[in-house]
Parts: sequence; structure tokens; C-alpha cells
Amino acid sequence: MKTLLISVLLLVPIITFAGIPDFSNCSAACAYYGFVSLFVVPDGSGQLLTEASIRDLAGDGPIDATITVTLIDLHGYPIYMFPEEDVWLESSLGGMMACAGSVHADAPSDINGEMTFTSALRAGGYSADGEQMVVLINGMPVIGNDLDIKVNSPDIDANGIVDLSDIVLFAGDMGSYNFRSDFYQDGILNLVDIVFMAGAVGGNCP
Ligand SMILES: [Ca+2]
Ligand SMILES: [Ca+2]
Repeated sequence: MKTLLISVLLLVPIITFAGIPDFSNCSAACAYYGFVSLFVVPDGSGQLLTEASIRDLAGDGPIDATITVTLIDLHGYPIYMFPEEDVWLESSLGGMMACAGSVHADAPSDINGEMTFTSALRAGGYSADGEQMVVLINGMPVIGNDLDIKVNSPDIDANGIVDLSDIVLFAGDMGSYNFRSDFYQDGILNLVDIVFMAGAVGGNCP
């Protein structure tokens, strides 16, 4: 009986802490090392993270910017089957406005505690200069792993739908340069960006 009791007591911490992320050990990494741009639309019709762009290097081919998150628990073990909806992305200064509950990991974590982001992000808004992407686990940022991914969207005013108000802002940017309207991210605003804008009108959050 005494042995059983000791065994049970020893198991308690494991049961208590298993599956709880240890933020000092969790990490997030982008498959591409360097700055990338991502075109996002509230209806999810934007670029996949596996097909991101490098600003000013259009034509260089799509860039795989898959984000991989590794979840480790308080005992140092990988966390298996952590829910995908509890791990999501935000931009560091709030420039990207994600559709509610939409910008989360692809699937629950695997046996190595890993989960990925590869899909197009359902979002609007745009990143400011120097703004990065941050992974949050249950609302807590994975510190020290900011990702050099900037987004722009035809939903420029970030209200969840691409409509006339966005077209007005877009038209105001033409003739000069503004990253927020450079949807085909080549460092210039021209007809190609207009085509992207036109194709996205009406796209809204689910
Ligand atoms: Ca809008
Ligand atoms: Ca462009």
C-alpha cells in the first residue's frame, strides 16, 4: 500500500504538467531565413505560406516560408496532440488583422511536438516597417522567435472585407510607393497590383 501511495504521488507532477507548454523550451522557426512578404485576403485566397515572396525579387520563384512550432512540456517532453486552434499567429504591432479564430496551425502537434503553418492566412491589414510575425500558444507569445514575415492585403483598412473603402485607399497609393498596396511584391505599384486588387473585391472573413 505504501509503495503504491509513493508511486501515485510520484506520478502526480507528471499528470499535472504533461501537455503544458514550457515557454522557455518552445520554439518557432521559418523555413526561409530572411525577410519575406505574404499577400493575405480575408477569404483565404491569398498566398500560401509555402509560396511567399521576397520583396523586390519578384520572379525569383515562390519562397517556402512554412512556420514550424515545437512544443515542449515542463518535463522536457514533446507535447503530442496539442490543439491547432490554440496556436496562432499575430503581427508584432497589430498591423495584420486576422479573421476571428482563423489564423491557427494546420493540425494538432505530432509525436515530436511539432506543428506547422502552411496555409494562406485569412486576414487583412498590413505590416508596418520592422513589424514581424509572432506565434502565440494559448495567447502567450513564443519569445525570441519573431519571424521576419510581413503581410499586406486588399483589405487595407482591416475591417474584414475588401470593398470600396479599400479601393479608395489603394487608388491613393498609386503613383508613388506604399508597401500596403504592393500586392505583387516587386517594389513598384502598377497594373499587376491592380489585377490583384480587382480579383479580391468582395473577399470577406468567414
Ligand atoms: Ca476593408
Ligand atoms: Ca507590385
